[in-house]
Amino acid sequence: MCAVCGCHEETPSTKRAEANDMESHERYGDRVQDKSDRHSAYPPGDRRSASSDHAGHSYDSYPRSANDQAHNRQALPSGGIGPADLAALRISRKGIVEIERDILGKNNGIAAVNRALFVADDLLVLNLLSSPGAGKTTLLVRAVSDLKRSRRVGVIEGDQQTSNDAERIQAAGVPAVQINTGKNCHLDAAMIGEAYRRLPMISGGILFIENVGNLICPAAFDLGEACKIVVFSITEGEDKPIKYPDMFAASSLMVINKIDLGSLLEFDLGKAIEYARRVNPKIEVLVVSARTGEGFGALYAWIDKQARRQRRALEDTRR
Ligand SMILES: Nc1nc2c(ncn2[C@@H]2O[C@H](COP(=O)(O)OP(=O)(O)O)[C@@H](O)[C@H]2O)c(=O)[nH]1
Ligand SMILES: [Mg+2]
Repeated sequence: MCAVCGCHEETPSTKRAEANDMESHERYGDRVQDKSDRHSAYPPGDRRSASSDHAGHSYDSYPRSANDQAHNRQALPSGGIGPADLAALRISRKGIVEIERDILGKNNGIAAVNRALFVADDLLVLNLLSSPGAGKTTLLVRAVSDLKRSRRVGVIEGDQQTSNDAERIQAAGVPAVQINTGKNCHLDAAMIGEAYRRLPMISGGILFIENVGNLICPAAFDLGEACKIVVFSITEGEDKPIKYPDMFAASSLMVINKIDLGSLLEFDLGKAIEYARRVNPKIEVLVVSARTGEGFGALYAWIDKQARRQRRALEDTRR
């Protein structure tokens, strides 16, 4: 994960698409409620902003391993790597593994707080993941345009740069908060906690999270969502589930998108599903076109099923 790929190098920023921000809240007539009181469950000392969390997720927090690695490189003898070098490298590797565990452990703690908050708000939270360009935003624009007729919906958008996607969602008449992650290649739980606080109240509804387009790192980060959904378009080739298994293993649903292009491409749908189920036998599969709307009825039925399941689980815990 990211201690290896280096995506934690720069502090991310959480910001709304400024242009439409106030306008979007006014349009909804929603009070921008400061939910900070409900975030008091965070451990003391944690400011719960994306940037503060990422103070612990930047290269500054890796001095030992980074220095060790630099030191090891300098210490390498010109004749090759000796046993002492290998021992030192093993220690560095162990340090990195511990740091990775620490980052994910910290993230998981915040994700648990987010999850409790979402359940208390009777909110179904769905985390959409894919490679860039698979069609997440196109799918969301269509879905929120339809779903907003019957329930409250909101979107948190994650991209390295720009507010383009949040603006596309807002243009559909739905509130959206944009997170720009800078050099980071994934969203984490602290960013979501902060962004959720900035959304108008959508309790009883659905919160969609569009993660940064990347089939690797976002799989490792629990955001407090009810489910991860991997959007996989047929232009990507059917072998992606076995090339990037973590993403498909972590997802409850695989949405195969761009099926309208089926006649133009040699895409083996059966093989793609077989590969995904090889990685995750329980993964559910839906085939859609975000362009034409094909398959969206089944997608909404799946979303309703998740909402009912979450509500039932909550009622069971209250009994
Ligand atoms: N033909 C076709 N194009 C699509 C479909 N969904 C998305 N696209 C196109 O794919 C490109 C990337 O879509 P976008 O939603 O921005 O992908 P994202 O990066 O995953 O959010 C855009 O040009 C979309 O118009 C689809 O179902 N069919
Ligand atoms: Mg997008």
